[in-house]
Amino acid sequence: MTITCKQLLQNHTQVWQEATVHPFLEQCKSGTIQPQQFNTWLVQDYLFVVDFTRMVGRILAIAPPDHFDVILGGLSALKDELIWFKEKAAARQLDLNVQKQSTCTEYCEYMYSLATMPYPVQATALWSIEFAYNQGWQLLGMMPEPYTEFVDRWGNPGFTEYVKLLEQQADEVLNTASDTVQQQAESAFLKVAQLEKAFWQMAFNATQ
Ligand code: HMH
Repeated sequence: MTITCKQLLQNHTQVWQEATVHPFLEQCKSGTIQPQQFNTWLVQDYLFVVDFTRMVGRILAIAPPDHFDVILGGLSALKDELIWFKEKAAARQLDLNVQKQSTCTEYCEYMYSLATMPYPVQATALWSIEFAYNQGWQLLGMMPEPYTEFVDRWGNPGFTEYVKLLEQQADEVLNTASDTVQQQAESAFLKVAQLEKAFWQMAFNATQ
């Protein structure tokens, strides 16, 4: 039996639901999220994306050459995304030179730790992380201003297609992976789901 990304989602619907549907997003949708909550998410997510970019760089370094296209496309999108985050922060007069909150630190340390794992585990984690935002930001449908561009960033058809290709690449290498590696991939999926939920909660809890 080989595990697939689709099966991971089917085996853990509840956990995945909690990773992608959160009061933070529901209150963006209803327009009741407070500036300190949204701004905390924005700054901490910028810091997250910096380390996530490094993770994708490390994945490229061990990927088979026929996976380069998709991963390089992801890195190219991250180049634009980092610039975009800085613009969003500047428009809100937010300082990006701040410390990571403990939840963000934990997530970033987990991404560093993935470097010691076999490629199929890293490919599964990469898909999980991107799919979490691809779903999270679009599951609730359109959001009011100023949140429409956030929905569009992770919900647009191009990003959705990229996440599907990440799924295909993960499935392809899971297919020939040992049982142990497949179990490690499942653990990585669950860890990402837990960290995604915690990340929303961190921003939701912000009071300043
Ligand atoms: C917390 N997860 C978090 N931030 C992001 N920007 C992504 C995933 C990207 O998909």
